[in-house]
Amino acid sequence: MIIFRFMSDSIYSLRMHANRQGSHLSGCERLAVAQDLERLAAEMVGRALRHPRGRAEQIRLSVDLVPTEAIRHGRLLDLHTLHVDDYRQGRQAARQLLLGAGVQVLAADAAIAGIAQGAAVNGCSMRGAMLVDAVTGARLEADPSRGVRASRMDLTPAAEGELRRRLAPRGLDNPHVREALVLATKVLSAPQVLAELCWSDDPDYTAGYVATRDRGYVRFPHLKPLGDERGGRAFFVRGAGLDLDALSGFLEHSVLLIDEVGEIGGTSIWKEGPCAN
Ligand code: PML
Ligand code: MG
Repeated sequence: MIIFRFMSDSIYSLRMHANRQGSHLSGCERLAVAQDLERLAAEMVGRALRHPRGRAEQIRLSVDLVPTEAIRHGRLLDLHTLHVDDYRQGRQAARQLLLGAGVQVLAADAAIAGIAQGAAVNGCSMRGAMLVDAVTGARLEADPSRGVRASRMDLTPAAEGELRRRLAPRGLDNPHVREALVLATKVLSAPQVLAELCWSDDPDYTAGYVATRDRGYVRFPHLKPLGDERGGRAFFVRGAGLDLDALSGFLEHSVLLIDEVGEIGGTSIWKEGPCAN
């Protein structure tokens, strides 16, 4: 959490990336003032050493001062949960939401299958996300084993407190939800992105989500079977005329500090409906 002691406090981007057996294990992003960097860095190292998929063998920390004029402010996506009975139904529901956002069947199915197989070329987790052409389903990222990583985003202390207060009564105040909601908000702030699909690669966490501009962040408690280590992210983009370098640069380097919390809704039951495509 950033503690703004003085208006003149400089803000740093703090990023952690950990590997195990040559593959991605864990990553984490924060924006922080100098006084908080050591504590947050220690927390990140602890997280990589105590990861449910095993202990990190390599941990990289990066700290970069962020020019104040580079910081954009924004509002979190609204969140609600769609109850599904199991991961098969979850994937069907996620697919339906993607089609409703303008993603074509071919692209939605390719991304779901890609994440289910382990998104990286070696079948392991990817550090970043797949960039998927929403019409053709083609993978667009320059390095398909790394993907594109959304980075340099966080909540202000006030927004983080407010978010935690609103998530807690719904049993959702955990780092998976908070961090994924912040990440999806940054990803959907890129006009070229139509939707994001994600489910966790942690074996003990089966939930995932589809984020779109119209529906916000829609969670599904099950998008994979318990114990499965395969998970990841797909960002669906309008491929025609896309400036890939500009989009990757925006997702990885632009700085978003979220100072307003969206609606935190309850759970509704998913019902199969007509698809838009
Ligand atoms: C992750 O932590 O790896 C992604 C978690 C996505 C789902 C978070 C949720 O809304 O429960
Ligand atoms: Mg994970």
